[in-house]
Amino acid sequence: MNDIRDDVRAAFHDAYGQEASGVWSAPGRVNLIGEHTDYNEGFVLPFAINRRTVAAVGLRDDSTLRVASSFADEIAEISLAELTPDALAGWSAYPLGVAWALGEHGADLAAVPGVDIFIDSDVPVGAGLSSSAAIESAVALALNDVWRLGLDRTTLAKVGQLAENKAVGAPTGIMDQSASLLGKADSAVFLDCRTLDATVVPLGFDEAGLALVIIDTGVAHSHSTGGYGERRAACERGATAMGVPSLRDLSIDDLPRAQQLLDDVTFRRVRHVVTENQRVLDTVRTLREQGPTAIGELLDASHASMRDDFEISVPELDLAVETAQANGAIGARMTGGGFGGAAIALVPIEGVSRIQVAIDGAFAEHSFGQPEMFVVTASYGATREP
Ligand code: GAF
Repeated sequence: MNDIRDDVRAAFHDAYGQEASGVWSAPGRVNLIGEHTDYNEGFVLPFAINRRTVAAVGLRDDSTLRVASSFADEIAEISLAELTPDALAGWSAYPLGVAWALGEHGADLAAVPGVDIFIDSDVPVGAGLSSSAAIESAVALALNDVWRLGLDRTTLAKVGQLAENKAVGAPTGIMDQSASLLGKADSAVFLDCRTLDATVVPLGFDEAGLALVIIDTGVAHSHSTGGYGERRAACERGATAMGVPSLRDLSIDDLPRAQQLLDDVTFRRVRHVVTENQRVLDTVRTLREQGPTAIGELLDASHASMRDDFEISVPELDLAVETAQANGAIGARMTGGGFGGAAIALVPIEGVSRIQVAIDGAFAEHSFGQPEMFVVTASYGATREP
């Protein structure tokens, strides 16, 4: 089989005229539940998916970094000495931002050798499946190995997040890189974003006869602009007004006081985060005690909260969720940062095509662009490929 790992080795050779010294890969992720809770030091439950970014890397004998990819024509080049977030732009800010961020986490960039990197990926871009975190995690793991830095995976997740925050300019949390680096087959990563304690939670979809369908609406979104940062700022305002370090420190019992103290919009932003944290905890408990067929209502409630309180859904996402719910899904919700991207539906395996046909029909009826739909499975985290 001509696998993406063989393709990337060949492409590395074409671009740089020599063999790569190794190939590393990292998956995209889907978030099962726990949205906009990570930067509020709350709980998330994402899983790594069976779509990966692959990075072939070769050491150089100077201090130049070069990155090429299957999705851009040019080879970006910079010397290690010039590496700052301001010097980076475009797609190469993801891999080169990681090299810079490793320096912020202790790598001596004056002492390590330059590298050539070639990146390929089958993680859909713009679908809310963390194609960017997959690049960051693959490159972070690769450079950690070839530069012999010895950083652990939690630190590598922070490296990826720092690259995203400073080099790319998106004020995102730690969830996506953590899922990509810590994922395990058939399991979700239950992450406490305050302590960064991660627990593997078996999903059991297969055994329960369920499939997780991604419905990519094709509505473009970006976390570097607008809505994402505004929501984050509203959460910080809410926490300050409530006198707590972060919204993680509030529970459902605090909501009546929050409603008295905060304006309506800030209150609803706060209510989403507080109730979503509780839903993550409830989902983990339900998965363990009753299995995945029992988590549907929690998924549905999460979507309603994002639509009505956090206001980050769009009509296409609402239609995908409602149509899935009306056509036999156990539960459905938008996933990721919102304002576009994808919804997920947890569906009995034999009902997958019925739901796909129904969603296609509903989108056509509303004159929305045709969505992309596919099943994902929970896969392994970032690794050095054989
Ligand atoms: C995006 C961000 F990158 C994550 O950190 C997280 O905040 C998510 O949106 C919303 O839950 O994926």
